[in-house]
Amino acid sequence: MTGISLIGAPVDSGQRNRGCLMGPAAYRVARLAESLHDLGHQVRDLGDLVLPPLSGATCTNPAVDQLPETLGWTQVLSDSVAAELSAGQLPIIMGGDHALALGSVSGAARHAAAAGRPLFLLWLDAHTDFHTPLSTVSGNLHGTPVAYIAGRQDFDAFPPFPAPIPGERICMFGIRSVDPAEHAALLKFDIAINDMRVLDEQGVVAPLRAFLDKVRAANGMLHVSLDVDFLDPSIAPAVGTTVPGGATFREAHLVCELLHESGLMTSLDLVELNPFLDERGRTAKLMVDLVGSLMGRKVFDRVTRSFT
Ligand code: Z70
Ligand code: MN
Ligand code: MN
Ligand code: MN
Repeated sequence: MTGISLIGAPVDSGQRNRGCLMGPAAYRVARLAESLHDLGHQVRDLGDLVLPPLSGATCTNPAVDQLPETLGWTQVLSDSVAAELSAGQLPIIMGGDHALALGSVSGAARHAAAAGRPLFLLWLDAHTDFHTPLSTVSGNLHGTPVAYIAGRQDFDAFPPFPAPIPGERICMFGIRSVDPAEHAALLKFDIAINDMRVLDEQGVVAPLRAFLDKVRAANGMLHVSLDVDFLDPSIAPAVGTTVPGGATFREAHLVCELLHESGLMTSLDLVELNPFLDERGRTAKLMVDLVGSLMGRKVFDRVTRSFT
């Protein structure tokens, strides 16, 4: 039994396709809390976070969109996630677009630093989200969180990231869209980038095991950030930026089951669900299904499978 805190984060400031703000409502309609309760967990739904009064922050890159809104969300998310972790809860952030990870991971990093444990990051996404506010071409800040988390410069309007995560503690899966400026910057970091080519050749098990072994050996905390576009758009259409060739239903469930068996995940983002683009709720339902696998649902419980 795990104490789970559901945090609604109707963040819609990280990109220009409106609709991610309906994500928390869709997760509630798809019965996320009830499904976790049925798995034996103690679930608290904290309701939706509220955007604080906006600053007048600006950026020298004129493309950057909705900076004050994203700064506000970063602050409230960081505080909320740090508070839940300190209370011994497993926070699940119901987004909201991926800009929310600027705050959620910052809260997890604050908590991990105070607890004297290293924080690791598993990024399940089609995109590397490694732009800075100065390098982004689209100006969509949902393309920036990993750069902030890894301690890249040029986040002048943002609070300094509490304890930047070294590249060796960051692992990405599902990558199949990288902009040139991200690519150039990533070459200077030792991040494990498991793109679709790696998954096709090796499957998910070996690369995931290699990463989880490092987390375990370091007694680390592990934040998992699950972007809907990690999944193939044929099974998860409710996302603004569809990229073909994503993770299958079976690959995604396997990742979630292995994560559960590891017992290492300490916080989780569910991001980029845009219910306005969904087909009869199928993407929201699939995400709830995946969280079930992450939190212990098994097809057949009598067989003991050992992952490590
Ligand atoms: C592109 C950009 C992105 C998510 C799209 C895309 C970024 N690299 N991230 N969807 N989750 O606009 O910077
Ligand atoms: Mn993303
Ligand atoms: Mn993405
Ligand atoms: Mn997107």
